[in-house]
Formats: sequence, C-alpha cells, structure tokens
Amino acid sequence: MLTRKIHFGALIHGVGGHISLWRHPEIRSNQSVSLEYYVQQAKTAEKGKFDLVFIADGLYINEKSIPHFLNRFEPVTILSALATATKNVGLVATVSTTYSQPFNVARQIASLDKISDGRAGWNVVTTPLEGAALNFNKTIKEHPDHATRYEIAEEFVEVVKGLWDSWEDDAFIADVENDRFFDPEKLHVLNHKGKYFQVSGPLNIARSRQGQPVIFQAGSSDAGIRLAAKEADAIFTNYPALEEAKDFYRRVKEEVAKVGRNPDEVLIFPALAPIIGDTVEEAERKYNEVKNLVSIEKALDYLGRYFDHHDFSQYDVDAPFPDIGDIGANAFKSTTDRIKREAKEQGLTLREVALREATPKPVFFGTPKDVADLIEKWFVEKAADGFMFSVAVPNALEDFVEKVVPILQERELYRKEYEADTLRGNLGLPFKENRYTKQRQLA
Ligand code: FMN
Repeated sequence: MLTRKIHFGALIHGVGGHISLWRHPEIRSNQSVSLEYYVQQAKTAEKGKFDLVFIADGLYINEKSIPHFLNRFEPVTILSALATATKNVGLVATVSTTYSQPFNVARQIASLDKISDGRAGWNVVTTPLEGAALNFNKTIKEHPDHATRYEIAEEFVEVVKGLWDSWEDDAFIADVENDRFFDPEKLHVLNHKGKYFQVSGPLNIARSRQGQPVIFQAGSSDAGIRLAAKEADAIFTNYPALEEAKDFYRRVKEEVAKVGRNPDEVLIFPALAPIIGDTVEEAERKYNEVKNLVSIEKALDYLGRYFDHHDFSQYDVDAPFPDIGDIGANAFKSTTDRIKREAKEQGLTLREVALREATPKPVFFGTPKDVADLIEKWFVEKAADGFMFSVAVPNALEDFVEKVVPILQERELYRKEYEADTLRGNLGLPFKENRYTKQRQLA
C-alpha cells in the first residue's frame, strides 16, 4: 500500500520569476510589495492544503536583475504578517548563512515559530552572488568561495540548532509562590567556540510546539547535498528533467543514509511552475501570451547573464547564433555549453535562442489531468517527495488548487485535510526533541 503522500510548498514571488511577467495585464506591477497579494496567495495555498508557503531572497541587485528582485519584502517580516492571516500553512523564510549572524537568525526564526505556533521553517542559502559582499563589507571583505561558504553554513546551522535548544520545553515554570520564573536546570548555555563563530547563548526565546523550526536547504552541488544530509529536513531543487531529478533524489537519500539518518526524513521538493489550460490549446495560448511579453532586448540581457554579461546586442538577431568561442565558460558553464550545442544542432537564430532561454516552456504543461499525471509520475518514480510551486502565468495557484489538487486527492496521493497543526507534523517529520531532555532521559 502506498503510504507516501505528496507535499506542496508555494513560493510566493510577487510579480514572478519570469523577466517580463509584470507586463501582463492581469499582473499588478506592485505585487512584490503588496501585503494584500501575499495574504491572498497564502490563503489560496492553505485552501489547497499546501504544507507551506516559501519566500526566496537575495542580497544584491543591479539594473539587470529581474523586476521582482528590485523591490520586494524581507522574508521573515512578510511571513510574520502571513502568520496572523493563516492557521495551518507552514511559513519558510530564506536567510543566508554567509551574510548573517547565527544568534540573529536563531532568534528571528524562533520568533516566527512562536508567532505561528509551530509553523516556521528556515531555508538555508549560502548566497551565490558575489556582489552581496559589497553590501556587508563591514564584516566580510570578500565573497567567500563556494567550499568556504558551505563550511561556514555547516557551522552556522549547528550553532542555530544549539541556540534553539537553550530552553527545555518545561523550563518556564512561572512558580509565583517560590518566585521562580524558570527552572535553572532546564536552561542551557551553548558556549560555542568554532572556526567561524563564537557564540555563548542562551537564546532569549523558548521552543515552539514543533520543537525546532523545519530546515530547508537550497543548493544542489555535492557540498549542498552533504550539508542537507547532515542538517536539513527538506531540499528545494530545480532539475527540470525527470531522469536528472531521479538521479538527484537517489544521491540525496543515499547521502542521508550514509550519515546515519532516516532517508524518509529529508524530503525533496523540485520546482513546479505549471501552465494549466482546460485544453492543451488554452495552455498554449497562455504560454504564448507570456512569451510575447518578452522584448528581444530583455531576452538578450537575460541570455547575456549566463555568459558573464556578454553583450549580445552587437549581433544580428535573425542570423544564426554567433560563434562566440569560450565566452561563458567561466560563468554558468554547463548552461552555456548546452545553449551553444542546441543552437548549432537545431540551427537556431540568436533571437530564437534568447527568447527560448528567457521564457522556456514548462515541463508541467497541459490540462489539469496532464499536469496531475506528470506530478504523479515524478512522485511515484521517486524524483520528488513534494513540489515547490511557483506562478508562471496569472492565476496559476488558484487554477492549480481548483483543478489539479482535487485530481490528486481523488487518487489518494494528496491530503484532503491537514493531518497536524505544526509544519513538522504535516510534513510527516517527528517532533524535534530537545537534546538536553533527550540526554536526561537516556541517562
Ligand atoms: N540563494 C539565495 O540567495 N536565495 C534563494 O532564494 C535561493 N534559492 C535557491 C533555490 C534553488 C532551487 C537553488 C538550487 C538554489 C538557490 N539559491 C538561493 C542558491 C544556493 O543557496 C547556493 O548558493 C547556490 O545554488 C550555489 O550552491 P550549489 O552549487 O550547492 O547549488
């Protein structure tokens, strides 16, 4: 009997991850800073019994960043507001381990966990953009390299988890008669002295009903997988092809088993940005509407980023994709290799390549049944434990909740009601016991 159930997160992303979606007549250009929009999306996710809403983040912009990145909410702040507008859905905030301090992060996410009564999560990111260092140069002179960023992240997460266990669950006894606000035996000072952090503790907030907030990790390299296997409860990833996604899933689960953890307790969430139509033709029409919003100038900018901001506007856009030699090999190498290869094999013009990259056709595409079938396939074939939904066309979340969710429920692949009232509970993860309570029980 199949006991696994699909999980869903909703990435609320304002005017969208697409470079030009903001120009669509049904998108409000202020959506990235509209509380009303975020509340509406969170409530729709909750109506669809989603496990969580998720806020991505970044710490550096320039004039070529996608519009949503230019003017958006800080994750913990907006999620605190969403906590008061929702009851069941989890609230996961992206916060960087390269450009933050563990004490602050532990405190903010723990506060969100208390405000939401056990629904908070932290998406651990190491920050890929070099420019971020320019915004934090009082403490960090230079953007650390990839391996160092992950080394810092590992210690950072350990410190945060240590701080989260500062107070055992029954520490605050509020014994008025004996004038004891807390039981000193249940208070623990971390005293962490490591390579990157020296943190005394204790943290000035208690644990929530889920024990500790849920930890997501978003990074797919070997170092990212190792960090997730050791420390995370879930991974957000973005492999678009089924076979690659299956391979990633298998590698993560193997690594989790290797460090002695239960592979079922690290859930894998690939990205899902479907275009749904009542007919395939309608889905095509929706896709074309969005595709046609992208000007060739913006598409060339978008393409140029992969090639280390190479200026493609110097070429004839209707001629075959230009021969640009090794440009891009030091930037997004695997992507630039693929683009060059496909352009050659398929005889594409520069215009075709740029538009295709800036506005790709999603994998999850077609009627509600087509999309449900694909989701089922990815889930059953073990490419995913859940999916991180994001909006590719206007009203995508509403359409998904109304039309795809009931099919998955009918097939008994997805919940009809929340099973629990904490994020951990809904994800099927056990309560995170306090380490000191556990030690005492074992002694
Ligand atoms: N970095 C951020 O700063 N903010 C994000 O919201 C964010 N989301 C990500 C989502 C996905 C699906 C992936 C794969 C990465 C994301 N990252 C984000 C970047 C990672 O934290 C990491 O810095 C980057 O992917 C490089 O690490 P890797 O080589 O292990 O993937």
